[in-house]
Amino acid sequence: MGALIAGLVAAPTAGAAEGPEQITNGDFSAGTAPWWWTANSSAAVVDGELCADVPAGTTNPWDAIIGQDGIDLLAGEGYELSFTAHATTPVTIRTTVQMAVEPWTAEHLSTDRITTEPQTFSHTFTAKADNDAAQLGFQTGGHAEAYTLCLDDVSLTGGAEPPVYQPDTGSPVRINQVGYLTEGPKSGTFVTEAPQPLAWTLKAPDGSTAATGTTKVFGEDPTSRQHVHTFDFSRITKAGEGYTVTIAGETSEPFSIGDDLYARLRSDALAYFYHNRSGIEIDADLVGEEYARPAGHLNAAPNQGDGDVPCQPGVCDYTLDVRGGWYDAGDHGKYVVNGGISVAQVMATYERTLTAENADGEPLGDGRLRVPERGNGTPDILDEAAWQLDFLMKMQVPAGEELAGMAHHKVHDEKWTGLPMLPHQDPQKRLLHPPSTAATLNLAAAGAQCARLFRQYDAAFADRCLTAATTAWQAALAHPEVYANPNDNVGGGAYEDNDVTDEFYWAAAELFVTTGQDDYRRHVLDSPLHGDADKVFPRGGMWWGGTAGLGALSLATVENDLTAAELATVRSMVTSAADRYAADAQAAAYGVPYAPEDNRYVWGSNSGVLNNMVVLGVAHDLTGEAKYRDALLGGLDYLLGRNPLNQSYVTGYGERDSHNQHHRHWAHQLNPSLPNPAPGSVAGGPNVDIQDPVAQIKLRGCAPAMCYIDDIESWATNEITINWNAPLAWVASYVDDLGASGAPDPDPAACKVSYTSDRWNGGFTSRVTVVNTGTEAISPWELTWSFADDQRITHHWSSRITQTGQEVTARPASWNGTIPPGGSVAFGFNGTSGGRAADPTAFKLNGGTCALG
Ligand code: 9MR
Repeated sequence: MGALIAGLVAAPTAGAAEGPEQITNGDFSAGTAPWWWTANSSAAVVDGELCADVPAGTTNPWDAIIGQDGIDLLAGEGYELSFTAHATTPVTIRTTVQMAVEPWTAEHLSTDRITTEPQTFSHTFTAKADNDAAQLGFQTGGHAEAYTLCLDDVSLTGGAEPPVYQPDTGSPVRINQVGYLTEGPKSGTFVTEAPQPLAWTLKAPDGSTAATGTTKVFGEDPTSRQHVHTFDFSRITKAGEGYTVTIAGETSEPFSIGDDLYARLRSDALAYFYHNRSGIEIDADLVGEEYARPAGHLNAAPNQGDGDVPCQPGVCDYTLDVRGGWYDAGDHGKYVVNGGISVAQVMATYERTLTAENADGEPLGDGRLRVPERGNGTPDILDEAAWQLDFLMKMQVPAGEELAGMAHHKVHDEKWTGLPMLPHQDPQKRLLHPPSTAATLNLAAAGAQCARLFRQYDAAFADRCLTAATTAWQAALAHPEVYANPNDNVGGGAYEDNDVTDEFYWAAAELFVTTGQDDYRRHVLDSPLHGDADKVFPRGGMWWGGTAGLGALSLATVENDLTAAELATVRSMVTSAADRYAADAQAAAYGVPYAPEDNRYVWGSNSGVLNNMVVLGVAHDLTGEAKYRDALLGGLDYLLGRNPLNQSYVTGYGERDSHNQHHRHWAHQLNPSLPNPAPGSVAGGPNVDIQDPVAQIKLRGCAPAMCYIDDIESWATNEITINWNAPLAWVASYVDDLGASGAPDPDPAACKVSYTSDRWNGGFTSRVTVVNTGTEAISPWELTWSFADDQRITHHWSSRITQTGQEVTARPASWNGTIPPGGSVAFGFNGTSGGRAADPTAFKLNGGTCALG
């Protein structure tokens, strides 16, 4: 039945009805924010309305209130207030638009008789005073009996358009605020209306001019709607901290040039997973006091716990022990769809170190990461993955039940909880949601990858993974179209996915790589996705709902039984997608390898950037082509500050980092005694759909790459999740491996350097021998190093030596230009030094690292 119209409409006020809307989220379609209510009334969105349980026995109307703040009123302007309401018993409430602070002067006050039938109320008033922070309040107290009041379609029109939010974007000179690899590409973007190229100056850490050049006029950037220039200083390869770029009197944030800028990011990005483990105490010895916390969702009150979780009514009649795993994001949900892709990418970070020539497994190994299992003989990164894999397997429907072998889509709270809330404080009931084909295939794929990676460390676990995976695969074949309900989004996200062709491809690929069995291979080859690079690697990136690319990357990199021709098909999907991402990066004002159709930066756009970087990294591993590496590094620059907001999206990295991401217990912004997100947490990033009320208030009309705000309540632009941090870990690992050279090193064993010195007061003599330990002649050769101290070479023999600052290059004399396999060249020099003249320990021969020994 439709709502009745009630309330008196006063004499019409000019323009009121047509004026701009001043209420945010008045239809509650975006949840409850920014609405608030007094602590004695709990409120939630029920069937699209906001319903509050008002307690019995309060004295004054204002003893219980539902309200919204921050309303902009202009003196002399007419306003129309309207809303629909009903209650479980007829009650009279007071509706006010007033000052939000003493003396609470009201611009509008009405008493509204609410009945059990929905009625629409409408009031007009003219504001007497300017107030840019007025309050709309429904004062519901003063009643002997308890009742429930439901509100909908709350609207206040009139006045002026709400002010346009102007983000503080700092300097218009945009660079990677962490820094650039010594030998890698180095470019930035300058926001300016200037139609002509401008001079740029790179200032060295000591303030001296390190380089100059001119910008290139790019023109209008569609992602920011700004006119911009770009600039490039790739040729500068002198390491240092505190460089800046100045253009037209504007100076960038400081940044480094160096070899070892991303080791900490690799470890921090992975620590994210330990921090967000469910069912285990987070240990201060591993993460520091600030981040330590009790275990969440074990069966200790007020938690109802994950030890014995029933299904939603009517879904099943068993309970499951689903303790463990990782919390998905800012919420305490644990989802198999999304949990699967996340653990797969953590495993892929490790697996790359087994397959890519220049990847180093050591920093991911036993005793290297923040996990409590360190020292158990298994690489730490696999220990972290095991925590989640164990949970995924617990979500499988037990044998003997109707959908045996399928995986429950998710487990989470019955209702949404508020922020802040530590996991062990969550009082909500936990429920299992129906199994889905997508979840089942996530389990099949991740389980298959688990089986091959854990084999050598824990054969029993590998067996358990493989059994879970093959059982899941069979169950998915038997139930290929069981989809999650898109409206099942109370207390947790829906993660609905009505196309599982990609999950079938991914799972078949992983099972084939692990087992070599022909039926999996047939599924891969018969899939409509096989060979379709555009579908397997969409322009906007792989994501939790589009996982085929994960399977393709495994097939392309991990040894398997595809024929050479079949493998070529897979690899060409990877390289043609990477070509497209590289071209997108080339064409982008901010160098980012992400160009979704119509510039639709979506929810979690930063993970689209990261996943395209993963594909570029694999293409680079496969081919060695620098353009892929450069485009990947362009993505890193974008994420760390070279972007329209001058924002580093990774907590703890860069001068202007995101640190108020939406998270229930890293909620410093709401409660100063809680920490900010741990370093290495990547924000979801710009999202043109701005589904949350904070974004809707502040970001109205935003340009695509600027639809972001570092506010804890902006869950649509500023959440953090396992599936976004997983590709960050992959990328950080790749970039750290890339290290000094900015390019893969030639075989590091192909040469050795010995370096000895005799020192005396004020001077030294050094002798250098370079041995070719490889099987091919090196000709010509060029050895470079840098002095740590103030050495100056004054005289040299048996090679031509040049020195610029601390950088030294030695080239052959006329007779020793070739070093045969097993042969060597020796040369020496004298120099002066006022200090300790420490011998250099790092050398490069023809650009590749040469071991000292
Ligand atoms: O990452 C998800 C994004 O692709 C969806 O558009 C969005 C709305 O359904 O949900 C995102 O996932 C959220 C999930 O539903 C609940 N936990 C937090 C996730 C990240 O915001």
